[in-house]
Amino acid sequence: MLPCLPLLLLVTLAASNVMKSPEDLESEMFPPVNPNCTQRLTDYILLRQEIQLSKMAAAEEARTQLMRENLQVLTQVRDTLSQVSETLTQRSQVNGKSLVETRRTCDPPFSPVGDSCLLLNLALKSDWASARQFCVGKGADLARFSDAAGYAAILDYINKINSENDSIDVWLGGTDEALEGTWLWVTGELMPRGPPFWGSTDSYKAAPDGGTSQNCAGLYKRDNYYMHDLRCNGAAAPLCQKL
Ligand SMILES: [Ca+2]
Repeated sequence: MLPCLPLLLLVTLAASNVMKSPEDLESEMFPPVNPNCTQRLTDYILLRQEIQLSKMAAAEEARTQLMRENLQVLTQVRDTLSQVSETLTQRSQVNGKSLVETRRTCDPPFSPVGDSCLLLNLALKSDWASARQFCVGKGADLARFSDAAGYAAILDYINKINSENDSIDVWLGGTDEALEGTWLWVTGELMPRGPPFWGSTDSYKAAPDGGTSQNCAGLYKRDNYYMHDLRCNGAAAPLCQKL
């Protein structure tokens, strides 16, 4: 039975049979291929091709899965960037608005603060009604705010004006005089409630907690200028505001 001869062996046989007839050389150099060997080679090649195709399919599936994962990550990045862009745009618009309105002209002694003009008169300590009257006489009213940003701007202004850190409370334009527990700005709008606006007492009871004896809103110096309900006939400085 003839083996599947390697090429080197065929070359060696050819070199050693130079003097033989062409027919003999052909017979020796190109021996008939064993049918079994041919079948085994074919099976082997087909098996290798099948394995190779299987490996290629697995690699393709892995690549596809990786691309799906990459697509998910890129989608998340895109969504995040979109949100960041939207937030930055909103901030830019807010800042632009604040900038424009901060440039508004405020007649002295009022100062531009946020979206309004403010005047804190530390020299005047009065009850709430007199403080409001003082502000109205200036073409303004006691100060109010609608959100944390407005509250923060007011606190910043007060701390600048009260650089000497005098222990003086500040009147705001809010009261529950008309209906106990219902706190309204002088404009008739509901005041914000809870943190970060209202403070707490020494016993950690949340303001407002003074009942009918405390019906006027002020910024309480002893509690770092958090809002408290105070006695309306107490003494505090008016914080006037022009919108
Ligand atoms: Ca009250």
